[in-house]
Amino acid sequence: MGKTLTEKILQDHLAEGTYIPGKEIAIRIDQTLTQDATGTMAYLQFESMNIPRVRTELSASYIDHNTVQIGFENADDHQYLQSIARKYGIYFSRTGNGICHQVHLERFGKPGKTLIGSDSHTPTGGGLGMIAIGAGGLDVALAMAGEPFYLTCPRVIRINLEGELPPWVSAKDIILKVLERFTTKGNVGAVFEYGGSALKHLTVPERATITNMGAECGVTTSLFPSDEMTRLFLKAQGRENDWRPIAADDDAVYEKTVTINLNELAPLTARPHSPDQIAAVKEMNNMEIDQVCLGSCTNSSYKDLATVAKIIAGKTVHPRVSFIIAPGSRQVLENLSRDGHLTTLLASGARLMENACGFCIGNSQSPKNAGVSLRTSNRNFVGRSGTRDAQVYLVSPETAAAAVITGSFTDPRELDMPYPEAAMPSSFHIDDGMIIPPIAQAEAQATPIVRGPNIGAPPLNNPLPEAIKGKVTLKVEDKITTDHIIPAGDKMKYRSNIPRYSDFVFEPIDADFSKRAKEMQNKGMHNIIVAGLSYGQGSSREHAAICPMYLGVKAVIAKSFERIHTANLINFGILPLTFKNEKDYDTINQDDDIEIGNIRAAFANDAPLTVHNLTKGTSFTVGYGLSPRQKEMILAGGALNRKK
Ligand code: MIC
Ligand code: SF4
Repeated sequence: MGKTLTEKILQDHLAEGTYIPGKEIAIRIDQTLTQDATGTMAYLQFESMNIPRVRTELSASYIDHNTVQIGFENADDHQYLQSIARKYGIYFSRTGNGICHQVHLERFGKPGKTLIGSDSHTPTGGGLGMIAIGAGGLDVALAMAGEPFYLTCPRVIRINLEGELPPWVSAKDIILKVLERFTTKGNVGAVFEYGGSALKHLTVPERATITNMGAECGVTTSLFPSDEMTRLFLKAQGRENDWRPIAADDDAVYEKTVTINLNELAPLTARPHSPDQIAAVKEMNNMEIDQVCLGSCTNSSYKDLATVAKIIAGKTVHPRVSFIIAPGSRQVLENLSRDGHLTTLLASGARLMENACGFCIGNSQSPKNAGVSLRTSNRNFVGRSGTRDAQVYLVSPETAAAAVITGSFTDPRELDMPYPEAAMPSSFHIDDGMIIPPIAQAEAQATPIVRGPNIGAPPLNNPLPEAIKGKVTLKVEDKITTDHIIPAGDKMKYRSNIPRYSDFVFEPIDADFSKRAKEMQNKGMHNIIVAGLSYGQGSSREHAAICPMYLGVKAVIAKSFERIHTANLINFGILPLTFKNEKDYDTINQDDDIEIGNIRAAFANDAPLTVHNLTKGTSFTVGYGLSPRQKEMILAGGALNRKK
């Protein structure tokens, strides 16, 4: 029986376990990446492991999220990260060099390698034929220390792309179609592997748009084979030597195969407030819009911006619209500038932002109240833009460009012009001047680590008590994202200050949560969260586990969990429990008194746990599906305790 590409790369890196879908395996990690908003905590954890230098083939640290720098905190974090990179042998991509995923694709990603990153969009690297997985910062720290990365051996779903994209329809529309088909729920433990006759037309940046937003489906990762297109991209990056062809066997067996005929695709959008609320752009009935944001790690490649420049050339941004552009990297910006596209964009009235996450993470360019914003990014969760009642629609660069001109939602095929597709250059102008490479270990070791006052030690948890006794401090519904659990935007500057950041836990849902949780803690009681399906979607931020841990949350009982968040909960000693019978969700309310006892005995026998609802006088069972390693971690109060 032939092998999938996923199996080939994973088998090649297998460190523990057997390749059986659904079972826990561990893999060797070749490369890691971090960004500043998750990186500070990851490196604080790495420091506590007392390893003299990273043990990966390549580790890179990027500054791209907190670049607005209101107050001293972010700049302090950046300086800390720079000193860490120098001391431990890590490539340091300086502020202004671009978004981690775009830069990593351009300069470091390699077919056939493994990469984990402390950011949920790390699967962008799958566009180059590598297994690239998003993880919590602690897992990335462990990988830098040479430890393997644990994951559930995935089930592999094949997505065949056939035909060719019609004019005005692009890679974003493909992934929106995939999201319509698979939604943001129920894909945990799967990998999307792409194939089909259309691949010969899809460049690496287009493939990366698709693998990037696979994160929204909740899959472990998405990947494309490494083929002639991959070679051309690496050649254009001056890295042809990094190319090697790698593909699935022709007779590989998949859990399921889905085919998308690109000829039949039309421009699509994801409506508020979830990336799977898909509609045709035509159905939006030319609704008036207020803002267009072009950028983010999904759609900020040279081709994306050059295409938009060609569409709006000679026209002026519609008076109703504020048009924001944020190139994905300094390389993209410089190449746009050399080729004249930047001038075209600016002449039309585009507002140029830094090559960084910027608007995507809600720390700038919030729309007006109840404003309609069209964005080429990947997430449109409530409030993520920084404006609670904004209506954010996710679109392709082509649909974004059409709206810039007309001031309304417009199917770009209705523009009175031929499709001016911009090609990917056969060779990019390359300048790595803003990447500081590692230096020799002897010199590196003498580097003093710079720590500003905002940087605190990562908090540790206590070992799990024999019984969890407390209250349901919060009951929430389906599809709670990590943006709900711990918001980013202007609060993100407290990422290195857990006591302060913890004041904002669940703030978008219930601003009193933190206060109530602390009151329970002061009474020596535990906090328990009850949730619906797909708890912990979205960002990989481990703060969605660390801050609740800091507030004394001991368990989350949900109908189902998302992958990265589950790993983060376990890493920080919070018990993720699933209802054996989903109907029990309806019997339990906020403020109910709860007791979950005999945890160690149940763990020893792999038996379900019983939740006693003391308020209602009822009880029900919950499962946990933890591996022996994960049970140890939970009992020890988290991965750092276990390692110590
Ligand atoms: C995001 O897109 O939500 C982020 C901000 O990049 C996060 C990481 C973070 O919260 O720092 C992610 O996707 O993991
Ligand atoms: Fe940055 Fe947005 Fe990409 Fe997250 S999704 S890495 S915030 S650009």
